[in-house]
Amino acid sequence: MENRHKDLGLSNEKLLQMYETMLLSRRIDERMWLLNRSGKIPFVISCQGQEAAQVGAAFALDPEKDFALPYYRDVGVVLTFGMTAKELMLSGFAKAEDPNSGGRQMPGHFGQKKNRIVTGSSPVTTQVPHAVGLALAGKMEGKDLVTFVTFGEGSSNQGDFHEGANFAGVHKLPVIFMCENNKYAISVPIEKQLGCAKVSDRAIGYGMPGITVDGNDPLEVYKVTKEAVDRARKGEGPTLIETVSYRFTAHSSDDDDRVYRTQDEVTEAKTKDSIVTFAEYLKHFGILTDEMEIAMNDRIMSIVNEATDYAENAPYADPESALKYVYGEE
Ligand SMILES: Cc1ncc(C[n+]2csc(CCOP(=O)(O)OP(=O)(O)O)c2C)c(N)n1
Ligand SMILES: [Mg+2]
Repeated sequence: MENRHKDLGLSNEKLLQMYETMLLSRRIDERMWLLNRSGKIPFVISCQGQEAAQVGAAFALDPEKDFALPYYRDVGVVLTFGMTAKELMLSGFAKAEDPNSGGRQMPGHFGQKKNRIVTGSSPVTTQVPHAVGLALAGKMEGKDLVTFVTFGEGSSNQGDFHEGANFAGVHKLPVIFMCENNKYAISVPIEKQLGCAKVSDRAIGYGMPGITVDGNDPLEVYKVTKEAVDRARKGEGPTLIETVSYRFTAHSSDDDDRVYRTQDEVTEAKTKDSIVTFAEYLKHFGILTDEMEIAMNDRIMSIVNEATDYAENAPYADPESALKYVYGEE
């Protein structure tokens, strides 16, 4: 096995933190499905299969300075930026204490001011022009900030992506556009989505570098994102990164993927599951041991259990507060 972390400047501790964040994302997501199927929470939209891309990229940013404009699957991004398992569960249960929206929005609509996670909207890709505008404001005010925006490959066909990418290219703004290509947009497979071979091919049209990487390899994603962050901080402008992985679950808890893809295809994709392959990698280099892995999983399961119990027992928002933040108040 080739050493891919040697030149990345990541300590063993950081590599383990990366893996732990990926595993926590997976375990939260798995719990959400159980809660959904037992009728306790209304909706799940999964990160499963995309944890390596999300965590690998987010680790290359500075959560003290930079802003994340995530999309609905980005559990790994928001956890890295400081959102907690408990907060994600509060959102799943739509409770008053949910920091994203006080239980008003569907899960996956992340937003948390203190952690520099910018709230998004349900129409896909609206976060892209927001990220570009925020980067422009940062540049005009002379601030050292990078905006990191993610979206699916289906969403890269929306006008918002093209307009935002062009503006960022013209004005050399510090934006990292990351397309999490999971090969489906609900039931539409990748070959029916794009006229070009790769999403990253679009970058040249907007005057920025475009890179496609293995989205199952957190180190490769970290590396290209770090380079993009360095370029952005030096005033050299935006980058488009495409991470290729696979959506392991149905589109959401309201979708039945058996009607448009084969189980064999899903099983085949799962042989590249980063939760398995990154653990193998860390073990190969003696960074993770079987004992450490068991302890890590136990620690994560107690976090997920506590978060579930807390959120399940937390109060709902007062019905009287439904119009708060909708109309101005005296
Ligand atoms: C503008 C807009 N059109 C359609 C939808 C419905 N919709 C929600 S998610 C989705 C698929 C997006 O696919 P992709 O961008 O590949 O992201 P993925 O879900 O695969 O991560 C669609 C069509 C929407 N939310 N907004
Ligand atoms: Mg997709």
